[in-house]
Amino acid sequence: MQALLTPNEISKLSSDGFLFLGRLLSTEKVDFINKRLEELMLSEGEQAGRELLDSKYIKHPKEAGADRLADLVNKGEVFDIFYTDPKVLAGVEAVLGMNYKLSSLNYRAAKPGQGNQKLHIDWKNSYIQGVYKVCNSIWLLDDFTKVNGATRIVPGTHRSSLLPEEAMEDPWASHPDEIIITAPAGSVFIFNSHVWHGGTTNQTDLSRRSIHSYFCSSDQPQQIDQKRYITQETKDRIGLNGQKILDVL
Ligand SMILES: O=C(O)CCC(=O)C(=O)O
Repeated sequence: MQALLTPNEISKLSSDGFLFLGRLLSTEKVDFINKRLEELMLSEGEQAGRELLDSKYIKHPKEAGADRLADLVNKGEVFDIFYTDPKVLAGVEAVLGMNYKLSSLNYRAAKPGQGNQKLHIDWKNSYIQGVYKVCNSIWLLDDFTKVNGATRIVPGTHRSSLLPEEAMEDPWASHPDEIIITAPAGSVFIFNSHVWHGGTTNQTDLSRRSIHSYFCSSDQPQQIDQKRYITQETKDRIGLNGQKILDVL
């Protein structure tokens, strides 16, 4: 699987903790996905993201500064690609090894004027030595720019033995070594979720949309219990390979 990434790309992912995978979605596809997400936001209303509220593994499922939708796995074929794309899976394998599964597939849109997050890691906010448990990919559904709430990452920090709050007076503040991910809509970047990262403030008057396709190693609980939510329709559609990635076989 890792042959889909060059040795140089794997080495970059390993040393920096993140990697651009390029533009994996066409403009037409991005438009189609955004329309479906809009429909879901309308139809779910106040209930949007409710599956996250049910999860005992998420401490703060509601984020005032962002719109969220959860369990996209069961909300249309259009979302299948987010957890089956071979390049993404090659990146996940490079971080987590062969034994991994999808943890959750969620939508996050930083609202105008909001969306800033403190620098954090995605694993119980505690440091582990070298054996990584979680890996995320962010699919850009709008161009990410320096001002519209794009993700920031502090390269290499997955290899440090410190958490952001141990090393910084204020993890909400910007870090001197942070980089802001800027790329066109349809692009994907993957990151070791033990690298320090977070959303930034969206200083525009339009939402900054993205989908997070988040993976964990097989020995970890999923953020969304996929067995609980999986529908027969999804199972039939995604076949055995998809079911294996979701761990619902
Ligand atoms: O959407 C982003 O830019 C990052 C989101 C993130 O890190 C999170 O929600 O934990």
